[in-house]
Amino acid sequence: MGETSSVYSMCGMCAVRCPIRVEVEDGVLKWIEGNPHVPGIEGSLCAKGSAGLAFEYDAERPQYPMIRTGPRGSGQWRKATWDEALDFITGSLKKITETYGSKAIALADRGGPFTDLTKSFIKSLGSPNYFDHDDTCAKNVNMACRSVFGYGRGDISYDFANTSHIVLYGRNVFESLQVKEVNNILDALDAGAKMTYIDIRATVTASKADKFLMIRPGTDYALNLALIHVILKERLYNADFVNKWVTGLTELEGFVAPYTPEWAEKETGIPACEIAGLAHDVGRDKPGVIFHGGWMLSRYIDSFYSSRSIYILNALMGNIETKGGLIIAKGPKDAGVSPLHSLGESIPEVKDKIVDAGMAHKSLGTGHVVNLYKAIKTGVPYPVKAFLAYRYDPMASLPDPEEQKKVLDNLEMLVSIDVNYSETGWYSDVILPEATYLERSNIIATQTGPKPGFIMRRQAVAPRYDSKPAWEIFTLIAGKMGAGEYFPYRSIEEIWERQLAGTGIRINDFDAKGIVGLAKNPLPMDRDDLKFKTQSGKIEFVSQLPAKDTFESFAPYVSPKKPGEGYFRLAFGRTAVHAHAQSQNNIYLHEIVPENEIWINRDEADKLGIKDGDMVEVSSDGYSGKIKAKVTPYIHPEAVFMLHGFGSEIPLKTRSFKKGLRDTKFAKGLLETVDPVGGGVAYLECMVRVGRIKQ
Ligand SMILES: Nc1nc2c(c(=O)[nH]1)N[C@H]1C(S)=C(S)[C@@H](COP(=O)(O)OP(=O)(O)OC[C@H]3O[C@@H](n4cnc5c(=O)[nH]c(N)nc54)[C@H](O)[C@@H]3O)O[C@H]1N2
Ligand SMILES: Nc1nc2c(c(=O)[nH]1)N[C@H]1C(S)=C(S)[C@@H](COP(=O)(O)OP(=O)(O)OC[C@H]3O[C@@H](n4cnc5c(=O)[nH]c(N)nc54)[C@H](O)[C@@H]3O)O[C@H]1N2
Ligand code: SF4
Ligand SMILES: [Mo]
Repeated sequence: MGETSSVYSMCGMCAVRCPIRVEVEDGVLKWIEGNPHVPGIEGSLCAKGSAGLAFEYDAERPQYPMIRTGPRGSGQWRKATWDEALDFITGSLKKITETYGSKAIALADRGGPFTDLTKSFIKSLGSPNYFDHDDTCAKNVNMACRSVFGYGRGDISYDFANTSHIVLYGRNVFESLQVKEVNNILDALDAGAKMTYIDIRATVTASKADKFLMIRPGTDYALNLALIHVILKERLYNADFVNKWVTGLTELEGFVAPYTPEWAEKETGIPACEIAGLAHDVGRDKPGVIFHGGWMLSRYIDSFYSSRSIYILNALMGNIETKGGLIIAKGPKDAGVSPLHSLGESIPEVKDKIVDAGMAHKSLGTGHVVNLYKAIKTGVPYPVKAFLAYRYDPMASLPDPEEQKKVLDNLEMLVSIDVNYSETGWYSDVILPEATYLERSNIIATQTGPKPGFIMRRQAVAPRYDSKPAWEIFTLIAGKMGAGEYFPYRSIEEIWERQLAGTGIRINDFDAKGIVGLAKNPLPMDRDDLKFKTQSGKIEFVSQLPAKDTFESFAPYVSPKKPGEGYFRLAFGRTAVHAHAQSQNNIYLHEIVPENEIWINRDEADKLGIKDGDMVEVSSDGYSGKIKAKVTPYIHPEAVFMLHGFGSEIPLKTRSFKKGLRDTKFAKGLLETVDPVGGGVAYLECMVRVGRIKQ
């Protein structure tokens, strides 16, 4: 037998980053499982996580730096050495800096717990232009949560283990999954918790719910206004908690007065008695009730307000820092431990303002990638000429890739740093291959939550190709740009030492479990001394922000557009076996779900003469494609649905190339269509025509 080792690390097959244990024999990966030491994980992994083995040993990924030789997107490349590729990039960045200043360089990434590296890197170049992907994900939810509690959505966790009732709005927990959350929810259901699931279609989660309510697309705000109406009118809320911690209850009461369950029935299609029934149930089950903030309400034009109404419902339950409710995340300081040092600490502050400083809603922050696109397109307020996309694929994740190409053509340098051939990579000037999550270590990350901790992703195997870890790529670029003094690192250990200085924790403390817990037990806040990060320190139903910064606290409901004859709202979502647009070419995952199909309501399909399994044509504003129809009664007649992430246009990904359709291609003209308050992209404001293909 050869030499076997066991490495604790973090999965990288999707952005959840579950803790894992990896077994390696003679340098070859043999086994990946969930980290057995982590409660809620205890060995479990999802299908994508297990398919990490296939990902690692797949040759259909970038193997060396590549420099474009033909026009953008032509697929003509030449192999380059790292030195050559980095000189090519930094040569251009220097020219751009001389002409436009360093602020003309932007970096966007997928966000998450390792962003101290990328934020510090862009700061070292003297640019304020760091962006993350959140406009396309949870931005409206995040803003809504902040508007009520002062905390972002990531600062709030859910105590599923002790809950009595979980209410989910298109939060498809059993398919769009996070392993720990799935296990905790299954345990809660076994222990007798109820689950109410609201979606425009019946998903796997619907099949496990006590009650599934099919809702008309885009009308969840109407449902919530009616729920709040009943809860206030019948005094079903937690009065002690609300009186103590909430500002603006009277105003809310006045606002929801017209929004009765009977009114909401007409909007949502959900019977008034069901709406009143849900209000009664949660009124009885409180405070251990969780209205999950989710994501799906985040993708309509009024998502800020519908998401806000979810957080208002939570507050009315009085479920904050209570068993079975919402728990405010605790960090190292709460456990009496110094936080990790930032790599950017000693880098001078950047004087220039982020490019969307004047475009974004002041109270709710800047850093909207959609605004970065606007600036690249117009040069206003100043030109942005270089875009580094690290672990980010906007051409697959933002609407309308054809429109995006026109915008990105204003750039002098577009770089993709990825482990796959991404759609953005395919259109860029240089592709830099990062070593995979199994081949590299990352900077240490902080885990906030009821029990804070530090977690490490640690290299398990040697890189198979000529790739490098992110920390090294950014260190090399900073060095070539003359910012080496701010990125002096020669090894990941040097970075870890720097991060851990003063925390009392050493690198080898991670050896035993991969995670260092900072508290033995959860660290609850005193319910009599809660702290909210709002202006008033309370839960703000009526915002107390200064008038110049504020937004309307209560927005009247506006009924969503009904699609015209033969048209449908295009909804999308995930399968448990794929992550966004990045896993469709994985040999195992491709075998399980090789392409997407379009769900269409049975009665609507009958009208159009479409039968289950027929190929149909889907079109929108000059773009059309063919896809197989799944005819079902389990989707609302106003919508059709397809899985996100298919229809790859990259021939080097031979398994997924041109399999299925790409949802983003139908989102014509939606690149600048955002929720006016939250700023999140309104993907669901997309209508498509579906028709039979005439034989
Ligand atoms: N139409 C439509 N659009 C959507 C969505 C949808 O459902 N429908 N979903 C939205 C949502 S919720 C999100 S979060 C976004 C997600 O879309 P993005 O924010 O673009 O993120 P991902 O697709 O997760 O990953 C981006 C890139 O990171 C690469 N990557 C993965 N692991 C690594 C790594 O270890 N290192 C490096 N360097 N790169 C890596 C992947 O190969 C991929 O190319 O898309 C959004 N856009
Ligand atoms: N397997 C897997 N898991 C993932 C990911 C992945 O790529 N793959 N991505 C992760 C990421 S980044 C995210 S953001 C989350 C997303 O997690 P979710 O938001 O839970 O997932 P989605 O599948 O995007 O969409 C959920 C549902 O919203 C429904 N929906 C559409 N319109 C409406 C509406 O108007 N009202 C209601 N109530 N429902 C509606 C859709 O029919 C769909 O079933 O998943 C995470 N988990
Ligand atoms: S949910 Fe699955 S793919 Fe995502 S990090 Fe966890 S195990 Fe990996
Ligand atoms: Mo997301």
